[in-house]
Formats: sequence, C-alpha cells, structure tokens
Amino acid sequence: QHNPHLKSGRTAIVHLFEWRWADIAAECERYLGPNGFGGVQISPPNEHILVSSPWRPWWQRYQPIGYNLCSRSGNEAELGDMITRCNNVGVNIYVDAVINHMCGSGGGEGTHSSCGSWFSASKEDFPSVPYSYMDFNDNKCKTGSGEIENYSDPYQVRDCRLVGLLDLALEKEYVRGKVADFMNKLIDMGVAGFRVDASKHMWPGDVDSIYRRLNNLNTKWFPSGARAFIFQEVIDLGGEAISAQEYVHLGRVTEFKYGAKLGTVFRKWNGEKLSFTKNWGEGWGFMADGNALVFVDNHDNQRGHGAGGASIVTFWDARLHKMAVAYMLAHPYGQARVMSSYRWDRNIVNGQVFVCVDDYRIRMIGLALPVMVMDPPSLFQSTLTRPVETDGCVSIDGVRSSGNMVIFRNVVNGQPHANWWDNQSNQVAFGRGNRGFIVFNNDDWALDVTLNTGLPGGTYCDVISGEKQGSGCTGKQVQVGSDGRANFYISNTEEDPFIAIHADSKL
Ligand code: QV4
Ligand code: CA
Repeated sequence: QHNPHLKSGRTAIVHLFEWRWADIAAECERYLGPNGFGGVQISPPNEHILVSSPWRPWWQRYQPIGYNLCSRSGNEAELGDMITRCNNVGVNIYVDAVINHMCGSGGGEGTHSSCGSWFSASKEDFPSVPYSYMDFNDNKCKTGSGEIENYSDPYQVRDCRLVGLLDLALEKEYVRGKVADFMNKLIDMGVAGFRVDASKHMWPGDVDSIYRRLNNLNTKWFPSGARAFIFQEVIDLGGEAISAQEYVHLGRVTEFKYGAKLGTVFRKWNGEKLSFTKNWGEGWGFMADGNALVFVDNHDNQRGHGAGGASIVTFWDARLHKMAVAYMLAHPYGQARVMSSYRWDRNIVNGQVFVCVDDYRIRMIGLALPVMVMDPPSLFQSTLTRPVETDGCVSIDGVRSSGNMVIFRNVVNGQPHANWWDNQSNQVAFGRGNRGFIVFNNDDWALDVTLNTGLPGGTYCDVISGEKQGSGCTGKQVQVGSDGRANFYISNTEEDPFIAIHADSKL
C-alpha cells in the first residue's frame, strides 16, 4: 500500500537511526510535531542478537532472535509510549521490519539476545517465536555454501542466506502467520507502516501473502479501513536479475538510483551537471513517482554497507549534503526521507569518555566539529541515548537548513515544479507553483541573476541563511517584484550556496 497516511500538511519522514524509544517520544513532542515532520522510521524493535565481536555493533539489530519487542532502543512499554505520544502530536511511526531472516548461522547458542531469550543458531531453534529448523530455507537453497553466491540468479537471492543470515521459509503458512502476528501487534499499537528490510531477498508472492494478513491501522489515529504503508528495501541500480518493478504493486520501493545519481550530479562526476536535472525524477529513469521512496543517503551507504556506490553524498561532504537534501525536499518527486543518526566526539573528562550524540539536524548542516569514526565506541552503544540539550555539539545552522526545508516541502505540497532556470552548468533554480522558490549555486563562480519566481510580490526571508522570526528575518532577504521577478546573488564561497523562499517566509 503506497499511502504513508501522513497527517494533513505533513510530507517528510525522518529516519532516527538507533535512537531510543524514550528519546524519540520526547523528540516528537519537542521538535518533530511542532515543526511539521510527518513520520519517523525507527530501528528494528524486535528482539535481536547481541554481537560480541565487534562489541555490540549497530548491525546486530538486523539479526532477529524473535519477535519480543525489546531491543537496544527500549522495551515494549517504552515502544508503546513512543507510538502513542508521537501519534498524539501528528507524527507517524514506521517500523523497520526484518522478516527475511533470523540471526547469522554463526550466531551460536545461548541467551545473548536483547530480551535474554534462549536460541540456537546452529540448530536453527528460536523457541520464543517458536521457529525450528523446518522453518528455514536450507532445502530450498541450491548453492553449495547455502549462501547467495550469484545475484544474477533470483532463486539464490530469495532462497539462500544473505551474508550468513538464516533464511526464513516464507512460503510456509506457519512462518507467514508468525511474521504477520509480529507486524499486527505493532499495527494494533498504532504504527502507520513498515520499511520492509531485505525485500529483494523475499519472493513478491510471499510478502504479498503476509501483507494481506495485516490488520487495518488503529482507528484511534487513522481512518477506518486504512492499510499499512509499505516501503520495501530493494537495491536496484540496474543490471541485476531482480528489479524494483517486481515489488511496486505491493507498496513503495526504495529508489536507490535517486541518491546515487544526485550524488554524481552534485559531485560533478561523469560530466554531470545540475542543469541536467531539469527533468529530475521519472525523466531520469527512476520508478513512477507514486512508487518511490527517496533519500540522499541511508544508514547502510553512510557506512559503506550495501550498494549505492561512492557517489552517495553523506554528512562527510557536509556542504554538498545540505544542498542535495534541500534539492530533494524542494523537488516534488517521491516520498522523501531524511536521515539522522549519530556522530560522536571523544570528550574525555576525568578519565571518563562522554559521547556527544548528534541528530538529523546536525547531520544535515554538516558537522562543525571533526568526526572521528562512523560509530560511537562500542562501549557506549548499549546505552546510547541522546541528550535533549546537546550544546557544544549542536550547530544552530543545522537546525535551520534541514528543518526549514521540511517546512518548505509542506508549504509547497501539491504545487507543480515550475519556473525552471539554469545556466547550462551548475546553477539552477525552480519553484513550486506560486508557493516556493529555490536557487542553487554549485559552480565555481558567483551567481547573480534575476529570475521569475512565480511568487506574489513582497519581501521574503531566505530559510537557508536564516529564518522568519516574528515580523523579522534572521537571514538574507529577497525582494520579489509585483511581476514575480527577483534578483539573486550567491557567492560560490558561501558555506551554504543556495537560497530558498516560500509563502510562509514572506515578511
Ligand atoms: C559473516 C560473513 C559472511 C558469513 C557469515 C556467517 O561476512 O560471509 O556467511 O558471517 O555467519 C553482518 C556482517 C557480516 C556477517 C553477517 C552474519 O556484516 O559480515 O556475515 O552479519 O553474521 C546489516 C549490515 C550487514 C550485517 C547485517 C546483519 O549491513 O553487514 O551483516 O545487518 O547483522 C544487500 C541487501 C540489502 C542489505 C544490504 C546491506 O540486498 O537488503 O546488502 N540491506 C538491509 C539493511 C542492512 C542489513 C540487512 C539488510 C540485513 O539495510 O542494514 O544488514 O538485515 O544489498
Ligand atoms: Ca530469503
């Protein structure tokens, strides 16, 4: 089902990677709700293995032990409290559902799991579900190693083990029922839908059967008869046996070409130019607008996992990342998702290490402070929490450019892509009907041009360099004439070489 059921006036989803439920609940009330965010993609809530080598890596959460709802992010009560509190302020919750597999075959035996449930990876025994060896694809998989060896063989990709992960027999009624029970419990608690992990590795017919078993959404927050929003993780950059098209009738699909191409454009690789994005979207060979879930980067390709390639822009390239995220949020194509996770700074006080955890707002602006490694020291990962006040870590600018572009997307929602301009190089501008206008300078020289914005005459506040506060503006001001035309000047040396104005930033 393709509709994210966003509350009226809301358009964007944020992935709060590895955040704790209690922190997300507070963030919904404190920031996401009031600032127009539509929903949160949460990390997998199910019971997962605890990996010791390396110590407690983030990816242990993609190795389920069962469907009890206790994970590194919190327990079932905290999860329920978060869902309720976020729903109550208009922010939907989407669950990352890991249903293709259980833990890795080398996961051992014991109670090293997030709720303490006993399991045996070697015997394929997971009593808390329960699943036994009969519920896995060992006989169906035809490769010698039992692993996916060749991605051009769709049988292997669906029936064999993805990096050693015990592959569930989703053709079995019993297994489908257990997976559906897990998802239905979450639906009844009030979630709005699911990111379906590793969808490429499941037969479309199997997941279809599971989706059909899902309950309607909870009528406390959603219209009666509403079906869960489904967005499926299929990495399709072309050239593989399995295509995203096999899944689009079941729900939306992650459009991985989007971030890969946008990164290539902003990096000016392969002769790409921003001016070539006049027909961005389906014109670039992406899937149909209504099927696409789009993003600049994700938790895998930020970390060198999964596909996407070197072109993906992340917070490591802060300036380009901010521009790319703004481009995505300003552009009408697809259901947009922004990414948050964490960085850490080593801060040693009296022999104790303090972790400075960041959020999507810092992510987007790019980090003023140096980033040491991708992930916090493992010691802290089991208790990762985000302080509400992160002074000393926060760049206030970061709060602005990303958050304000989410508001931009809300303000221009439903308006057509309009008033395109480019300099045949890397300076471009476009509007959204008569509601918003954005100008980018990714060239090595200044932009100085008068453009038709499509907006009513008046003075507008740029929401990138500042924002409207009361009747004033803390950033650049743009004068739009009664003919809709305005002059823009953007130096190529600015930290944020782009300007965005919209109906609600009019002074
Ligand atoms: C190791 C060996 C294997 C061996 C196995 C034996 O490398 O060769 O067979 O042991 O037990 C981790 C390790 C991996 C390890 C495996 C099993 O990285 O080395 O195998 O666990 O223990 C995340 C991480 C993976 C991680 C996995 C499970 O990215 O590295 O694997 O979690 O902890 C493809 C897929 C796509 C996938 C993408 C990463 O088509 O679906 O790769 N993306 C999603 C998630 C991703 C997650 C998974 C799928 C799996 O976005 O975060 O993988 O749920 O493109
Ligand atoms: Ca599979």
